[in-house]
Amino acid sequence: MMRISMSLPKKLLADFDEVLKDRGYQSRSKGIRDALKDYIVRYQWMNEMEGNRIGVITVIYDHYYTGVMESLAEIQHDYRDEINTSMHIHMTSKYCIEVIVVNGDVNSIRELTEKMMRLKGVDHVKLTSTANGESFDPD
Ligand code: NI
Repeated sequence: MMRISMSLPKKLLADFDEVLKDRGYQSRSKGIRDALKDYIVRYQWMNEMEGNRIGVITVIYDHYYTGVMESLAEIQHDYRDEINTSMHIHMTSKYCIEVIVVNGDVNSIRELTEKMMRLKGVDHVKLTSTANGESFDPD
């Protein structure tokens, strides 16, 4: 561990402390460490998406839309090597959420995400991922 001191605008620190309180953090240092890691992961996500990634794709769709469930199933079968598991939640009488856990080459994962994104009847698709394998270092 290294010790650093830093200056922050009062409002920023107050807002940050509020978030930590809401999330039940006991320690501001832990909160700052987690925020920094999150910042780095986002940076890597934006700039270094290559190789093997592990992640989650969230899909929200209207299950009444003709053919959308079949198309989603067909696409996911095509990418079964990249899909570890999925979960279906009946969100409202109209909308479903599918949470798909993916692990594999980022180009395939991106393709899978974009194919589902393009479907009519699909309202929202979000991919979050992080490096897997040897480049993952939680400390
Ligand atoms: Ni459903």
